[in-house]
Amino acid sequence: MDDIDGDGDLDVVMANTWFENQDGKGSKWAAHRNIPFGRVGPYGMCVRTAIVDIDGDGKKEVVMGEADIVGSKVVILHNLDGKGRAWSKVELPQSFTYGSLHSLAVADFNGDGQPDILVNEQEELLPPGRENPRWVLWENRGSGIFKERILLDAKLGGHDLRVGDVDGDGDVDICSKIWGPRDWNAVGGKMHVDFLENLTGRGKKKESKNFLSGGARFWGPMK
Ligand SMILES: [Ca+2]
Ligand SMILES: [Ca+2]
Ligand SMILES: [Ca+2]
Ligand SMILES: [Ca+2]
Repeated sequence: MDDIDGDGDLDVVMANTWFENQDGKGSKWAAHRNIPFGRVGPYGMCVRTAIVDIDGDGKKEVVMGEADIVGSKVVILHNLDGKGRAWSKVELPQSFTYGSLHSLAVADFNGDGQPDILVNEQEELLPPGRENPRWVLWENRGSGIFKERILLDAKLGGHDLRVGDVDGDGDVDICSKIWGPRDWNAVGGKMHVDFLENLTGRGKKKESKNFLSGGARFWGPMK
């Protein structure tokens, strides 16, 4: 939800469509099916969305990741005229075929002032032959450059994640939970909730160099 057409009221974005709050009171809506993203998967058209100024130009972009579909992509959608009438789409780089992402967070994970983009793959809906759901962060290098980094590759999938400074040391940590466990996962097929502590804030790691590696701590399996 954000002001997509710049008229001062909140509008709603849903995958390939945004809804214009016509009277500013939420009682009259116009659907604009002009967002160039969103595929129909086994559970319908499902995306995760964050609306944020990702490139620091003072205008907000829509960051959108596919969910509930094999081969999920993540894109940055630029609201070209600031009124939601025209959009351009930039796909974030992927070095392998992703499963279903189903989670998305935008925050400055390495403390350089630029917002980064985080997702993780589900244990379900991985491409055939893969049993290694990964957590991926795109580090924002500025000028529209995003560097794909595998944060966690430990047979632990996710279905929803939240980020925040859990341990109060000034950097952004990650909490994630799964949907359904697979018997091959790292906790013997059990449910799990995972916490990744960001080590950036403690100066143990230099920023942007595997800054979360070694910081993984797991709670689980849950009873
Ligand atoms: Ca509006
Ligand atoms: Ca922007
Ligand atoms: Ca950053
Ligand atoms: Ca922290």
